[in-house]
Amino acid sequence: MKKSQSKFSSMLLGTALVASVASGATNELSKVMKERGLSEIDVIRAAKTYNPTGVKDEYVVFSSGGQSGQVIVYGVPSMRILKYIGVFTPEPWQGYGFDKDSLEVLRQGNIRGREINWGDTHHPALSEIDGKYDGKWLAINDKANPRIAIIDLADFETKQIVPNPVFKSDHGGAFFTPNSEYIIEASQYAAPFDNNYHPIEEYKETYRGGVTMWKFDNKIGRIMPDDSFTIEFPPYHQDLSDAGKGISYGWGFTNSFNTEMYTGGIEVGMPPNEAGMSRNDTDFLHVYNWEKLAKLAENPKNVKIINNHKVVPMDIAVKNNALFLIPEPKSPHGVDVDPTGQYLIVCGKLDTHASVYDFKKIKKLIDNKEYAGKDPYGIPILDMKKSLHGQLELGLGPLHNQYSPVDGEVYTSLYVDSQVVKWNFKDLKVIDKENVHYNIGHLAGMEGKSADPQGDYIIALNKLAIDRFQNVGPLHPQNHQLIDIKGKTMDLLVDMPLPLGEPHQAVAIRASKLHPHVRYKMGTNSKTGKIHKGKTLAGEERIERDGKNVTVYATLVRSHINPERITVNKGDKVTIHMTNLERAQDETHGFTIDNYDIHGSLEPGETTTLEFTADVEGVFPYYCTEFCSALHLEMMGYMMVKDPDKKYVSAQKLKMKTMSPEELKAEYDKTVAVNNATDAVIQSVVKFLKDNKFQDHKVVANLVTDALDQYNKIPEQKKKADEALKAGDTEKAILFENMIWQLMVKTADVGIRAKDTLVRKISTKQSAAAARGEVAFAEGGCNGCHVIGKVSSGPDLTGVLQRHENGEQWVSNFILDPESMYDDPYVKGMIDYFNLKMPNQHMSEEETKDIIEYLKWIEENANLF
Ligand code: K7E
Ligand code: CUA
Repeated sequence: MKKSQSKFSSMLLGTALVASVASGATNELSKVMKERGLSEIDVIRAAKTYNPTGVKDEYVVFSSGGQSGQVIVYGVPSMRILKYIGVFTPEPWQGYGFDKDSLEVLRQGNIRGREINWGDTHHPALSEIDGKYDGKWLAINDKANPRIAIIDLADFETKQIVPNPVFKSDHGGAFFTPNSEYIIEASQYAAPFDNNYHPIEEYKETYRGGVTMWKFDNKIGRIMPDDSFTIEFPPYHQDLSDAGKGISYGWGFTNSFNTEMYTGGIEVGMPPNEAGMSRNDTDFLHVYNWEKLAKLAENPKNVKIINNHKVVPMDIAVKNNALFLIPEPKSPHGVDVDPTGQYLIVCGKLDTHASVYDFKKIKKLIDNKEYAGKDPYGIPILDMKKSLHGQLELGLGPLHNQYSPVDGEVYTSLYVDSQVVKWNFKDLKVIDKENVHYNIGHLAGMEGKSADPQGDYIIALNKLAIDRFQNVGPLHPQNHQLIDIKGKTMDLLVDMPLPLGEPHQAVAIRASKLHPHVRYKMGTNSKTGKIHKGKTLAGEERIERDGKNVTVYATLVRSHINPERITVNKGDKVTIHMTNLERAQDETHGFTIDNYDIHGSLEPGETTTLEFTADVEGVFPYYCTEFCSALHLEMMGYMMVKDPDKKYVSAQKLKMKTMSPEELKAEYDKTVAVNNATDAVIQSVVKFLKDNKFQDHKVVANLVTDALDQYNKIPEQKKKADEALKAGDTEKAILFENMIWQLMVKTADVGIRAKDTLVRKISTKQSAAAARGEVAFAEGGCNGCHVIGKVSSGPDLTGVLQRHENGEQWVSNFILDPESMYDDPYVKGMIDYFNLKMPNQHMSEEETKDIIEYLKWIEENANLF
């Protein structure tokens, strides 16, 4: 009832909104709505998620990429994908796993010597200060091959992968503690901590679960394995975890299933795991004091070393009052600490209830040593009822929780019911339910699990999409649905198909908290953040040979790779260090060589290394893989691999026709003349920029820096051209002069962009009508003949309104009906001069009025054109 009321009232609102739009727009809008079969509520939902070009999102979401082993980055509310970050899996575009430096990161993830090239990512986590996101680091776990990876949010690249030395799978990680002191990683399927064989009959004695507390250095963004430790748990299957905050600071919480310690055996006639593992009514929530355990772990007496890693045994934890169990409804999934740290909500996926535990009550039981019993491993059990604030029936299959900024409000996913439920965990009341499609797993609020939840939206991460999208075969995309939670009731806005893997969990952060850079300091190894040993500046390019080792120091800059020829012997070990000399934003160059399965992506200022053995004879083109400029295709070279044991017969020299010295001289003169003319244009732009104080506008100043970057390379080329000419090599001189022209074109390209930007900055503000007029002027094709500030195939329109008596009327008559004025003596003169007649472009009265306003704006700013 409530739901339908709300839908009805937003529909009324929609009608009002549409009615208030100018009448012309309404007609267009109704036409589109009719054609596409959209209701008014659809249009409102679309408007809530639509970003016009250039408009950016309010939130950035980091979603696990599931079986892709990657992280997916997208914006909210637009749900536009921004990036896939290679983490546990090679990612060719970014060169991740295809250049030596990133391969070193990927190979940190080797387990027991084996190279692993995939991952099953589940839970991304953002680093925190005081329980709030600081926007610096992202951690994510791999469930299949228990590992944690660290991604730097300064460049969205993976910097570290740390395999777990004792677990054989993990699930309850990654979770940061409130000041990013540690990252929590809980095991999933109990297994022996050592790497030996242990018969399943000895499960209870030799198999173990646990939680690894990875020490994290938030300044440098790295896990410190030597300062980390694992807390041994019984062989229950530990599931999700969370870190306490506020009054529960220093504590960790991990739930579990299969406290039955059932080990299956269908093949020998036993009931399957799914029956045996869910037999009991309750499982155990593990409550542990990581702060105390971290201190204990510093003393070698308190730890066992397994696989070179510190493990705190259960009995040490128990003896020091640092480990407890509390019964929780069977086979739970999420355990989520509220923003204050006082309440933890546990969802039992096989139970219809959510259980709200009160940490104050838990702490009291612990302090009073009031135990309800002990588990088979001697861990004290706290009474469930006495720990609970209360329970509430939510629906079928509750899984995960996200908090809202409103005190007591929480959103919970219902897997079986395919719903999100909004409820109050303090009053224990359901507020609203929203259907999602289908079988929701996690849900992501905006900073919804931090100490500072923002509300605004919930994203439903659905396991099944079924009928939501175009059929693309039996493997369907995943479905992320954006839900507006700004109102009293939830409103599902839009679906986003994700075709990369099952994205278990996502975390969202305000975009304003992220400050990634746009270029690297020249010569940076992005994987270490330090200056790369292969850093090469312009002029330092070289090929060094040392026996069978060939080292190339190369540079890439629009639009050439230096060197352009690399000749090696078959069997040589080739190392190519490459530096992208660009400083301009978004000027990435890529590099690959035919046949060698290598690829580097070099962002401005980055240095990276490709390494391979030249084991195949032949000629192999290499080239830049990013379309980086108009001369991108020319950005190439050849690697030639010779067999040193083979005799090569030289091919017949072809007689090539060559130019006469006179012809060459003429071409040289022509090239120089073109360069001089181009330089004059550049100088006029430079004068304009200086006269109008471009330094006062940062955007313009940046563009000028980019332009000068190119321009400053000219003297060096000029010197080479002149030297060649002096030495009598006119051919070479022409080529260098050509190079100068290329640099001038690049300078002019950016310079003119700087000028246009500056004009916008210093000109008077355009009225709405003038802005519309500018659009009409462009779309009406007027600029095909009229260039403002210049005579081109039609007259310059600067000052046109002053040229005639009653100028505005005159010009507007001429636009609306040019034919009627062809006999006007002035118009006649123009027609003769330009040999063109002003055509009727069928502008409306409205557009013509706007164009007049635009022309007035031009007149006000005539000095700028
Ligand atoms: Cu899919 Cu967090 Cu691994 Cu729940 S998990 S759904
Ligand atoms: Cu550099 Cu294409």
